Amino acid sequence: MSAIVTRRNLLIGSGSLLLAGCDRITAAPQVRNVLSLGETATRSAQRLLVADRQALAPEFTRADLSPVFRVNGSTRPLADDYTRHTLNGFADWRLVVDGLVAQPMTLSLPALRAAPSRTQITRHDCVEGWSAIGEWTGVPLGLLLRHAGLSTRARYIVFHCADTLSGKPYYESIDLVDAFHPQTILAHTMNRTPLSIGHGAPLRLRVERQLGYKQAKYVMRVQAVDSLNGLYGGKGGYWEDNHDYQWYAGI
Ligand SMILES: Nc1nc2c(c(=O)[nH]1)N[C@H]1C(S)=C(S)[C@@H](COP(=O)(O)O)O[C@H]1N2
Ligand SMILES: [Mo]
Repeated sequence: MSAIVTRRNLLIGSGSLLLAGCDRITAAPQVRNVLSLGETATRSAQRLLVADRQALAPEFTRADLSPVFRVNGSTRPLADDYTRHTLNGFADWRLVVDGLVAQPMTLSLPALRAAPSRTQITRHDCVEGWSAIGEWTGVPLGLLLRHAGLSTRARYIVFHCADTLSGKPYYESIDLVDAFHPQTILAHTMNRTPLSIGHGAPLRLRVERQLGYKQAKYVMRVQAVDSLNGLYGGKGGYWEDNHDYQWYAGI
């Protein structure tokens, strides 16, 4: 529990709290002022508030791994397609990479596993007030995007997921600074075992400089776009569209 308190103090102390989407943080009056300021800010203004976007999130050692890493949000997508994939070990599953790229791609799970990978032990911070340290292995997103020939017109990367929450499709998006951050990976492995269904099998995003809700599970499609308008609710993510969470959830 002390880690949670520390995290919350840190968020408040660092001035980056207006980027978080936590009701409990929002409750403090001095925080509400900052939050309403944040509401009128554009997405790029939100991003400017974080000084060094390139800095690495802290990494830990295997001794720090949480004995239990909670499963949160969706625990198993209900779509028929997804169920079919689980029944044959994702053998026919393909990741789609498309949108503003010269070379749209479909990638099998073995292809993703065979690709160059990065392993990182990081802390996941959920706005609901819990944290956990896990080890993630996956393909650097920047590598995939370079491979696909990302267009100079692309400004955001959108992650389309297999699940819905309250009947609404889960999706998330990040800008290109985060997309090419070295710790931004599409993880197929957690704690040295294939990603479980609860944690987002077969592939999830780890974007380590942001809060838990940006870490999209069950990623089916990666789409490069020049604008978030017109996609789902237009605010760039499930929580952003439906629960007024900030699009930029930097930590
Ligand atoms: N597709 C999808 N991704 C998701 C969610 C979800 O419900 N569906 N929940 C988010 C939230 S709020 C958190 S805290 C983390 C939880 O990841 P975990 O289940 O591996 O702990 O996933 C995030 N990504
Ligand atoms: Mo979360």
